[in-house]
Amino acid sequence: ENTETTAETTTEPTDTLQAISDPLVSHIYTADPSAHVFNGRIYIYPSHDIEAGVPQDDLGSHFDMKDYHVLSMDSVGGKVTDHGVALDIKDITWAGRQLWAPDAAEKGGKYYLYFPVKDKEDVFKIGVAVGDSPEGPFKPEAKPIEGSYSIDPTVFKDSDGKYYMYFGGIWGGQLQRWDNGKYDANGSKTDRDDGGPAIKPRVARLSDNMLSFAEPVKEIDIVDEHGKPIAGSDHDRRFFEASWLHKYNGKYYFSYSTGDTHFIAYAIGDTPYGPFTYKGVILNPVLGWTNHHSIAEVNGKWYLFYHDVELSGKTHLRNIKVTPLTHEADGSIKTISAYGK
Ligand code: FUB
Repeated sequence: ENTETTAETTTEPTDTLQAISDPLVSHIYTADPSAHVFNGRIYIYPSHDIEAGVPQDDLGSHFDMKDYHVLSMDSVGGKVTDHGVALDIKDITWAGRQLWAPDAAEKGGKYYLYFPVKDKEDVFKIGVAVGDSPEGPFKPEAKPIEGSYSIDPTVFKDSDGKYYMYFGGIWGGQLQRWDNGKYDANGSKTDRDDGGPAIKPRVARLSDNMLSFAEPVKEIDIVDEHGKPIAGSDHDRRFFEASWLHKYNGKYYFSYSTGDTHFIAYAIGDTPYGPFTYKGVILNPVLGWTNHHSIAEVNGKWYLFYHDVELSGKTHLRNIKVTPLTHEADGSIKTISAYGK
């Protein structure tokens, strides 16, 4: 039973471009905003940060979230509606702790919420919950998606109607434990600083029913301008977490966080599977340790949704924001500095 919702709350509209870099809501802490336009309305699927009292560590234990709220607005800068609790951890039978960054997709009038959570053995897996409307509530499947692991799922619908899930995150996101798709709790180092290639993000096409992978999980190559894989020691450019995929002028843009160097970086490819060639930085570091974003086209204009910790000053109590994003004529993306520097 996951129909428990709180009353809808709203914040006042913000009507200038400057004002849209204010937090979108301040009555709850929100992070990792995955934005989509469904039925002509903007829906945002964020993490719901709370003060759980868990001490901060390198594994992100202080991010101990327990539910999701869906937010929506009819335009960028418009009134934001909080639709209340869309999914509660207590309704996910296999879940242990830590509901991290989610995403959502629509197919055939059904809505699918994809979420990472640790199972009862403290291993991150990816789950899916189904709803009849974009704001939920969402009913979780009884088990995680078979073959899924790690964190930060995002689902991209290609122009041909196929859906792909991108996922993974190192360090606390546990991707380093999944070499060759096999779990090894003590497996490898949390990073690859030995001169070899970085740990790679993952992709799998989704089945027609949106509830499982249609194919074995594949690794994604991110390469430099010479076609050489980005090295694990290259912390300014290597993949850490927060995958997102958007398509622009027929090219596939894979964007991600570099984690401990705090950039949102991007790489461009010709297919949903890559390889993706590193191109640069979309968003410079923001206030707080994490940097996590999404990119959406709304009425012909492109926007970056992101977060920082302006409201709390604490890395685990974040607030989501939105700002325009520019694709230059050569296909590159103009780097955004959230504070104008
Ligand atoms: O919100 C928890 C985690 O922090 C996310 O899953 C990561 O991407 C980082 O933003």
